[in-house]
Amino acid sequence: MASKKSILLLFDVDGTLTKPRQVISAELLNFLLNTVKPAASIGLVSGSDYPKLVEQLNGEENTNQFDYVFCENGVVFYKNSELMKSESILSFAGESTLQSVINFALGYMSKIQLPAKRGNFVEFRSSMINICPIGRSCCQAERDEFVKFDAQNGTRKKFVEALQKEFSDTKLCFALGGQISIDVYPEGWDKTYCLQYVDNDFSEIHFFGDKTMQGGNDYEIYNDSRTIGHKVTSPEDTKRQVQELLNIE
Ligand code: M1P
Repeated sequence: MASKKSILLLFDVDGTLTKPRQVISAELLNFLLNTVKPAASIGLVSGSDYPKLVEQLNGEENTNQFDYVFCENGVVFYKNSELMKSESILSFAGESTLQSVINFALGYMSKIQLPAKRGNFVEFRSSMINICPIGRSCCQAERDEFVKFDAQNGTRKKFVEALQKEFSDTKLCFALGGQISIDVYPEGWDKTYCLQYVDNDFSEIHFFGDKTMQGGNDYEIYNDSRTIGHKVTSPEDTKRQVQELLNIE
């Protein structure tokens, strides 16, 4: 194995460092910052935007301690707490295409019956649009109920297929976000996007993520030749796998 500081560990957030959309435990945060960081560089790669990531890391003072913070799949990139780069889906795709996507999505969502519908169905971020059939303002119990419903009915899978069919002539990707949403972003703006910033600086780049199956938002980076992929099942499993990899307690 390479010398410890030439190793970079990149972590997905939801399902890998935290329960979906929840805050990281003090124990895991302490492990990452005080036990892992002296042994390897550490970075976050999330599909979420910066405000959500900060919330899940329990504040900016914690987030800033990671060597790299890649939001929105790395298309929005922070290093040592400084914003280095941010791309825009609007410049990439143009108003007309994005409006067509939003109009189609709102039309599609208006025709489906779910256990609950709340607010904030379309969230426009710098580099992606997040579409959420139940609405992002749902509470935790409603989220949990949707997760079960979606697993039984394939609601998001069918929605992704409809979007892919309708917009097959664009260079946009439609992928399952976390548990309740669909991420829309330009081709190539998946999590592998962040690797261009770290590729030449490390002899080993390890990626830890839970959504590594095809269609999941960790699939591309997990399978990329520049990373060593680790599939995890929970934050506890992530800790165990890191301990084993670095031979630390
Ligand atoms: O895990 C990353 C995803 O987190 C959220 O997903 P959801 O609310 O569906 O669980 C979203 O921010 C999504 O964009 C992101 O990919």
